[in-house]
Amino acid sequence: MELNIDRIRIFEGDIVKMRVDAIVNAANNTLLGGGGVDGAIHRAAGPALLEECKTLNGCPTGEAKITSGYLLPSKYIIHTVGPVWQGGEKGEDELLASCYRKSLELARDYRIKTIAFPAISTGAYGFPSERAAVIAASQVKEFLQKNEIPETVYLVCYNKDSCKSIKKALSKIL
Ligand code: AR6
Repeated sequence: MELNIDRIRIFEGDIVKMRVDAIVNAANNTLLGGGGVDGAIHRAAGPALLEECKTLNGCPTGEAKITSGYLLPSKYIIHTVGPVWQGGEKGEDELLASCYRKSLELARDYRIKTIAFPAISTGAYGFPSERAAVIAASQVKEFLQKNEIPETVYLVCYNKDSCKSIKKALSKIL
């Protein structure tokens, strides 16, 4: 399938404010909340999110699980656990790619038309931002070429470095 480049977009700003069908959370293995984007999502969604997360029994690195969005504008939250950067020789690239693929598969299965991803693993988990952006952009492109749903994927950047990286990665692959 030919990829309409309109289907991959960059959004600069706070993911919890986005009016999309689902936002992705860069969570940890417990799925019980944390700092960074995870903390922001739990604060904005309200305490009922934690109650649902407690029933999920955590999530392995590279996998994804879905919950309701509660008080967020989005109907769903897809929680995925990125790898902690350990120098790049411990399968980090493949685990990060898997986060994007598994999240997109869940989105397709739930008929989610619009979804937004933060720059998974590039904050507390220390994954280099340019390398992560290339993986994000290429996984999204590959998935959208094979699937009609989701219709639109937003790659969200929250700091200058991350915006620069994602713009560069997208300009290379589109
Ligand atoms: N909207 C969009 N992006 C954001 C927001 C926001 N509100 N807040 C932060 N970012 P991080 P990780 C960006 O650390 O590296 C948590 O404690 C941020 O600038 O949130 O996967 C979890 O519980 C960065 O580019 O996630 C885990 O323990 C990106 O989101 C651990 O951190 C990811 O940064 C996960 O670490």
